[in-house]
Amino acid sequence: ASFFMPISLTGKVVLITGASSGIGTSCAHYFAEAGARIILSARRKEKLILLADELQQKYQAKTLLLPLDVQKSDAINTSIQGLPANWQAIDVLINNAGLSRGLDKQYEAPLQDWEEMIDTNIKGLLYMTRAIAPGMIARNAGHVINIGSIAARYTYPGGSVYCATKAAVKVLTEGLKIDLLGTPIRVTNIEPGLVETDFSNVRFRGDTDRAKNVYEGM
Ligand code: NDP
Ligand code: 8X3
Repeated sequence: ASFFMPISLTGKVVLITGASSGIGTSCAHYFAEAGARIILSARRKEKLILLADELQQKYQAKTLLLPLDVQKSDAINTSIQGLPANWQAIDVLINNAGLSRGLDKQYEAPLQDWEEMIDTNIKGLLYMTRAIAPGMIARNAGHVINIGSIAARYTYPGGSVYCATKAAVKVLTEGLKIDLLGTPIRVTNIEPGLVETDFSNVRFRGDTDRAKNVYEGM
């Protein structure tokens, strides 16, 4: 894909969480095409290895694999501190890792689904930002891009906790922006609408027919 790129991303370091699938994988392609160096992060290392190969072949992109679970703050801190010296100066953080679980009513949903969505979409995003933003401030450069959702604005049946996590992403983005006023660090909330990815497969735990149905007629 070709696209308008007003600033040069050549050699910039971009860290993408949830790079192993969907929107994160697409972001990796765009940034690779633009000449950025990309830190590919997610839990499934085997997917990251395949993506790194593809980006190398298509765009001669330089990538670094950072397998991690964003729910684990200690592992995040160790991983970020342990980055090789020439990968430490992260210019762009894309907080994309996220998921939904189920479409149950608030008074019926399994608690575990809530824990997973809140721990990933809210706490995971916070942990990543907390680990990486201080370096941006010290270097006087950087951009944090959060992947929120239209679900932050429109609550749908059975979606209340997922929607609440994305409403939290909106508020956390605004809060970070306020906290960074006076610095050159930029903060952005992207709010996509329906995108056909693995999202609904994950939500319905592999019920592919039900997942496919979500995008029927779109
Ligand atoms: P996918 O299921 O295709 O991708 C989700 C990604 O998140 C995977 O790479 C997964 O990697 C990663 N991820 C999930 N949990 C964790 C974790 N604990 N630690 C690290 N990585 C994790 O879905 P999408 O691409 O659609 O979703 C990406 C983002 O976009 C999410 O935040 C989602 O809420 C948001 N969004 C999606 C929309 C849609 O319609 N699809 C619309 C609006 C927003 P792995 O399993 O390997 O860890
Ligand atoms: C994902 C979009 O509407 O399926 O955030 O929740 S939706």
